Amino acid sequence: MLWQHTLVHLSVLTGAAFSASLSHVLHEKRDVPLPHSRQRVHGDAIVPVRIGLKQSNLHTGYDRLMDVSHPASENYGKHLTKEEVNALFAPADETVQTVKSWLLSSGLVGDDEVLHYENKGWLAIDMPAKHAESLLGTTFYELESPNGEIRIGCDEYYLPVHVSNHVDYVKPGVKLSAPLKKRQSFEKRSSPGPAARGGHHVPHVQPHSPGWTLPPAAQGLPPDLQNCGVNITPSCIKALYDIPDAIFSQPENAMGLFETYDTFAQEDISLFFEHYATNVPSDTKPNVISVDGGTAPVAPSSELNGGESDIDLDLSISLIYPQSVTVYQVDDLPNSSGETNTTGFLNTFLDSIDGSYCSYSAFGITGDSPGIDASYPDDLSGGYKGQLECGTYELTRVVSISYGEAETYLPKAYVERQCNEILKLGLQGHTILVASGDYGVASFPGSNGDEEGCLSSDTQNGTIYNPDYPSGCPYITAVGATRLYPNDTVYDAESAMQVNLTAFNIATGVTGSVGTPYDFFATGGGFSNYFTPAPFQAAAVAEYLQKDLPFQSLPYYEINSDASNIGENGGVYNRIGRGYPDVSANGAYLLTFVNETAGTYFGTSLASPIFGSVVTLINEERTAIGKGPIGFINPALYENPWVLNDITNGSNPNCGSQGFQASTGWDPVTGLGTPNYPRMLAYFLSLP
Ligand SMILES: *C1O[C@H](CO)[C@@H](O)[C@H](O)[C@H]1NC(C)=O
Ligand SMILES: *[C@@H]1O[C@H](CO)[C@@H](O)[C@H](O)[C@H]1NC(C)=O
Ligand SMILES: *[C@@H]1O[C@H](CO)[C@@H](O)[C@H](O)[C@H]1NC(C)=O
Ligand SMILES: *[C@@H]1O[C@H](CO)[C@@H](O)[C@H](O)[C@H]1NC(C)=O
Ligand SMILES: *[C@@H]1O[C@H](CO)[C@@H](O)[C@H](O)[C@H]1NC(C)=O
Ligand SMILES: *[C@@H]1O[C@H](CO)[C@@H](O)[C@H](O)[C@H]1NC(C)=O
Ligand SMILES: CC(=O)N[C@H]1CO[C@H](CO)[C@@H](O)[C@@H]1O
Repeated sequence: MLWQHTLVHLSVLTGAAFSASLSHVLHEKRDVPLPHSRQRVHGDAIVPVRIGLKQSNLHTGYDRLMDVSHPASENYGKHLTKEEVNALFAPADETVQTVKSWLLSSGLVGDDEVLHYENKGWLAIDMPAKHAESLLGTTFYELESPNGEIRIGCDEYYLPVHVSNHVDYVKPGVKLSAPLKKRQSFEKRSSPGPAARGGHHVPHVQPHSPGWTLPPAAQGLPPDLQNCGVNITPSCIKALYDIPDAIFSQPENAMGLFETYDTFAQEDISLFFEHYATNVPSDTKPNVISVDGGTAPVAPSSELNGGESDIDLDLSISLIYPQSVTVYQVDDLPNSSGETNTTGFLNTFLDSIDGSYCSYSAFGITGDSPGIDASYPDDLSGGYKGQLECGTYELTRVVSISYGEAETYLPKAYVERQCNEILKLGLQGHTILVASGDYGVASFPGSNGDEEGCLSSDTQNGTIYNPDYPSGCPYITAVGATRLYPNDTVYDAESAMQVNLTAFNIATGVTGSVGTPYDFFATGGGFSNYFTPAPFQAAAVAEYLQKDLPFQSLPYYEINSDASNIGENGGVYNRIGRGYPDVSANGAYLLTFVNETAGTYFGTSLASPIFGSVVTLINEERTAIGKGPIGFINPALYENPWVLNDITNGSNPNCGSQGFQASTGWDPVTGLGTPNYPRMLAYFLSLP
């Protein structure tokens, strides 16, 4: 499509003037138009435009990642420095010049307003929406979904032909300016707090279902392991996975937690340590790194204390203490600048660690806090000889992320680029883990305009599975959740996590129902619509798809290159997609304190920090014998699934059908399984 077609249309809308002397091409179009009511962004609102420049050598990224992460590679563990990674993939000078010239020649942007990120991958301009619309031949809308999430975006945009070749995509505003403040719209992975909401009624008691009796097999167990089927504690988790008491405190192995909006309260985590992790001094604190103005902790009664951060800290600190934990608290608090009314939760974080936020003090948008920028030795070997990285934070070796959203909310090009950033972190030896979601094969209730969070097509209403992002990125380790049933002990096999929260509340005498569809919690899993299985996963996925299991009766589709045929032929899942999760860990019956009130929590939010703690403990043991971190673990795990406990029972239904079934080997419910710590340790210690 040519620019001129749109020009007429846009002139009417914006009254802006274009230079139409060059023909423009459609650069990107949203695959699935967002169906919600939309509202035009105010012309004077500042839209942060981020232009992702085409990088060099990206086609070599996968092989390079395997070179340092595949156990059969002779370069296993020889990770690259950040400088080497930046130099390797930096866009060509011609790319930078072409795009910059186009911006300046528009007359809408001054030279000093174009920021070039330190990693060379981005140009950034914060400009009024009307100017951005004029430049890109588009219209920006705010989109509000039924559950109140606000998105800003456009359906399509245009670039001049000669510029288009140099641009991956343009990020048209993941932040809203002050006049456009709306309620925060990220989605978090904690239980919506069924028992927490009604938790005032169960203070400080061990919850158990009425009629729950000590399972016969639990009678000979130590008291702290007797009721793990109804109350998971750090002792239970250590027993389940054979995790020893932690002993190391090595600065290079501090474990990272990504948090946004939700903020921990020291009083809550102290209560947890006092009750369930007495080896941890109750005043133990995480390090807090403020990214774009995020601050922590908050008072227990703050509305920001929704439980997510508390839980992440409870689990990681109690499993790895005396090792320290670092919280990356991303984005401003609600009333400080308006920046929390955003989406694109992972971007600000990735930007902050990959060197993007250079000179980010212009345009009234918050810059990086002085004093916490990473400083680097200047004697590093490798290609990049640029100035000190500015506006970047040192990233911990392991990062656990308990947040996510529907993959289809984000355009394919955007997601691919972000996934490549995650690949680059793997090249540097980081392990990035993400909770795989809590609504089975659906996304969050309300996502994509569907009550259950499922997808629709012309012929199907809310029955198509809705895969999660960033779990769909093949370079991340997606962690599903498992559970014990009340009569189980820690020596029984776990099942996929599935729970009816309303039924649980009724059974435990907690008042207040968790309305449908929020009452149904099941570990998230399925197949991405944007990514195919990486070679190291392909055999595992192919084997699952051959199994004689109930899911075989589900109709499916095979996604096309622009992901525009979701639901084709009545299919409900993409049979040629990347399968997730990769692994799993317990995510049920955690009794903890939020707002100083006892409540029971469920979800993959619990599983990701547990798995991250295991990786941290393994890195520590390797550090102690002079070896480096294990980095991107998926290739090694798919090659050696025996280091995990295979979970074979349970499923992840939703969207009106049965979902997928767990089975022997990898499955899109519990992945390869839960940690078998002694086996994982022995195996990873044996690698170079
Ligand atoms: C919000 O603003 C109020 C008053 O300006 C201030 O007292 C409060 O600390 C702020 N809250 C946050 C979370 O920044
Ligand atoms: C925290 O608990 C106090 C006391 O019960 C209550 O007044 C307050 O509303 C609670 N805060 C939140 C955010 O629920
Ligand atoms: C889809 O199903 C929902 C819930 O049952 C209903 O409210 C809606 O009207 C249906 N939409 C269409 C297009 O049939
Ligand atoms: C647990 O086992 C006992 C017998 O050992 C049985 O009576 C009870 O129904 C079981 N409970 C559940 C929830 O399965
Ligand atoms: C959960 O349990 C409640 C109470 O028993 C029931 O009304 C509701 O239908 C159940 N929800 C699901 C999704 O099964
Ligand atoms: C297997 O999972 C189902 C729920 O899908 C559960 O009812 C059953 O108790 C589990 N069986 C075992 C042996 O854990
Ligand atoms: C979390 C947050 O920032 N919420 C604000 C978003 O903007 C609306 C409208 O200005 C405010 O009312 C919210 O408090």
